[in-house]
Amino acid sequence: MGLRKRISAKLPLVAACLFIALTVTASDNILLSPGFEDTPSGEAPAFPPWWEWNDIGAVMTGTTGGEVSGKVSHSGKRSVARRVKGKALGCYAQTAEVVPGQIVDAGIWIRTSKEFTGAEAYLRIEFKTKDATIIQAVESKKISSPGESWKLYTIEATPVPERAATAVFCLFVRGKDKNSSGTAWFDDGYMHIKFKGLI
Ligand SMILES: [Ca+2]
Repeated sequence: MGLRKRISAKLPLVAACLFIALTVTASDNILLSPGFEDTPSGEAPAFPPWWEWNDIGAVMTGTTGGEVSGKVSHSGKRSVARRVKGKALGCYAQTAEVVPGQIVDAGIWIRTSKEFTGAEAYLRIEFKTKDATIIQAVESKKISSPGESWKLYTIEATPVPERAATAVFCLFVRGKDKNSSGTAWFDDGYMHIKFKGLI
């Protein structure tokens, strides 16, 4: 009898802790400046804390580049634009620390220009070891049509693989061949990292 009383007395406390954990994990967006409105210091526009790279090596013969756009946005005043011309790959990215056993949910709003041809834009999560070796990459659906209006592209409930130390949130635009061209805009990204059982 006494044991049952002690257990029942603890249940509300357990329930309260679980509720707090659920509330925190469900709402945390770990991306910094996810809408490209501000830098951490409040200045705008600027890429940091986003980093970018262009793949224009021997295989990739085209060009890619972009900027924070003050003319196009899903919300707020700005988005980030990525242009591609020819066979090339461009990316904006942010990196988060993870541990195996966690679950990753991510998404980003994307739209394309009227001349978006032979190209595709998408979200990609790369899981890497401590020495930056890619273990696994997961990609959202890809947008390849010209003149597409804003639409949310997601990667849902992806388990962090064994040996992973980081998850890289990447916004990709890829030109498939020499005739590819166009611009994609990204805005309002999110990445939630939760532990299993706390979804
Ligand atoms: Ca925005």
